[in-house]
Amino acid sequence: MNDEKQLTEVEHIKARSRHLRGTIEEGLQDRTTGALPLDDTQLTKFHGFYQQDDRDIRDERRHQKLEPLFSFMLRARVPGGVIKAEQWKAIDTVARELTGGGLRLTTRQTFQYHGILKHNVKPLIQGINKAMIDSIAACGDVNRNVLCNTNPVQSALHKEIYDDAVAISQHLLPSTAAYHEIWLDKEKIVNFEEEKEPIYGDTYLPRKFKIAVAIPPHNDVDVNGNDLSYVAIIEDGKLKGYNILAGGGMGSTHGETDTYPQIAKSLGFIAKKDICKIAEAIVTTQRDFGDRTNRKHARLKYTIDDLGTDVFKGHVEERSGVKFAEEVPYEFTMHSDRFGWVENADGTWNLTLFIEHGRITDKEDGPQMLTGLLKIADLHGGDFRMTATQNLIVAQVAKSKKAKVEKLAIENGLLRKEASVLRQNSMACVAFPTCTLAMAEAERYLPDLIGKLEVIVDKYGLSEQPIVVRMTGCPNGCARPFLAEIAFVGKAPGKYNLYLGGDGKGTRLVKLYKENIGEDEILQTLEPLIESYSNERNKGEGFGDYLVRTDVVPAIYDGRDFHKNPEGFISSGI
Ligand code: SRM
Ligand code: SF4
Repeated sequence: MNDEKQLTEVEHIKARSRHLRGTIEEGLQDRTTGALPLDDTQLTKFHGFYQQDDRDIRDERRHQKLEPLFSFMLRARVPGGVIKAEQWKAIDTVARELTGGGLRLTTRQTFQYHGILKHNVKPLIQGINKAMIDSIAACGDVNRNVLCNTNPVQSALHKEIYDDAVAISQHLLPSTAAYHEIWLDKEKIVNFEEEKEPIYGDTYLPRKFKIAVAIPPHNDVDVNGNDLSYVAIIEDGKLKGYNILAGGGMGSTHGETDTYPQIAKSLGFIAKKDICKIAEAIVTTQRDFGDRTNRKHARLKYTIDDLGTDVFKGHVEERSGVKFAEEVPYEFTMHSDRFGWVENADGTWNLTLFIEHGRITDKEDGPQMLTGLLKIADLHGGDFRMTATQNLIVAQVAKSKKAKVEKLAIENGLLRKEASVLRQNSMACVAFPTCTLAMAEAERYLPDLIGKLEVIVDKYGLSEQPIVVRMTGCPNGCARPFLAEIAFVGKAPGKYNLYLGGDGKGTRLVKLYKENIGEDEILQTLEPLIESYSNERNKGEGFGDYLVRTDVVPAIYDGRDFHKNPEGFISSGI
């Protein structure tokens, strides 16, 4: 399918990298620059880290004729987001000693460090490795961190499903020894030609690949934002198997209508024993059929849309030897985390903390969140679970320790009882100053905007109504905005596209309502819609559903309709 002459540069870099080794080691030794050679910055992603520079001071540095202030962001691989208290302590030590400070929980149940200087990358990887945490395949054109519903050990059944998520992650790890050689000083392979990558091949996948495991009715992992999802089917208290969804994804480019977010398509039901066979068959089908000539068209969603779902499914069945059965009916009703205390089946308790946009720091003149969590880790001995909405669960707390954990959480700004329902349902990507692709602020701005929206929802008696609000600094969709009820997607500093109409369960896409608007227009646009929602909504009807029912926006269930209105539909927005 791919014309050799038209392959993207990244394909050539991968091909000549000797299974992701490139010249990373040599680049690390070069003390004349804080950066790595350009080709290697593509390869380091497969090892879990990105080269960045501080965009707040980029212009100033240019004026001073200095190279940008380069540093690195490292993302860990933590399938299902489960971290033991002892591991948390190691993560904390590394954050304090080797990074710009603090942690950032991500939308994929893991954490990132920012501001790592080049000479600190290796000690950092060794530091987390001591706590049995790695960053292999956390980024790059491979399968990344596998998501799993966040209460995995609440019952034996949840534990079984979590174990499946870990098994899938393990099965799809690249085989190359590059990570161990470069970062952990393991013996170098003498004859590289003999090293095999049985699943990925020498050039890995055409693009990143993402997997989630969900347990209905909870869609906290946003199955439709993933290339491959397993929806657990439970009957009579037993795991029967999984429905398989494929081809979901968020990324798009402003103004390029052949790029779009997409809802995953159902392939059918499989037995539990076939989970890894199916994962491998889908990954290798994407490896062989995905577009390697255009990275904007290289995700699985385009491969499936181009081949047709039935043809794609046929390839998967042939490669896996597994025949999909009819999809088993299921329903999602929840999209967000359950905050506060929840009792587990074994009598222990989980405390879900709202961590606004996942940022955990010790502020000079504010909450000591990092230190607070360290104290909780010291005290409780259970584990922590990172959620796919950037929050954190202190899990399996003994009843006798509940009061102390809660006190520490309150004292350190981790349990914010004043945080409104609207705020708790909001999510923003990192954007400025570290993200190289940001066009507008997200994490640093959404908290303020939420404050202004809170005034409006309070005015119309909606302060208890969960409305899913998400903001990203560009249309790559890192906070999965296209599955929200209200989405702001950055276009330029201070300007956002406003999208509306998701269903609050993550099963319908939003639709563009206003383009390139600033804060005043955002508030002026949303207030009358919120007012009429307050007056005219049906019992139990969500904001997005109301907007679709009253024809403010059309219902979008297929990304190929994302850029157009159905025939005869006239938007009151643009
Ligand atoms: Fe993302 C690129 C941050 C989840 C779609 N994402 C980036 C980079 C690495 C920018 C870059 O390439 O230079 C961002 C680093 C910012 C920084 O300074 O930390 C970045 N993405 C994030 C995180 C940290 C956002 C957050 O606020 O939590 C999330 C880390 C997840 C993780 O732990 O693995 C994150 N990114 C997502 C998601 C959501 C998800 O996976 O559930 C998506 C949409 C789903 C999808 O993949 O379709 C997402 N990120 C992208 C894309 C667009 C991909 C595409 O198909 O077009 C890019 C750009 C790219 O790959 O070229 C991107
Ligand atoms: Fe950066 Fe865009 Fe992702 Fe936000 S959505 S983190 S701005 S790539």
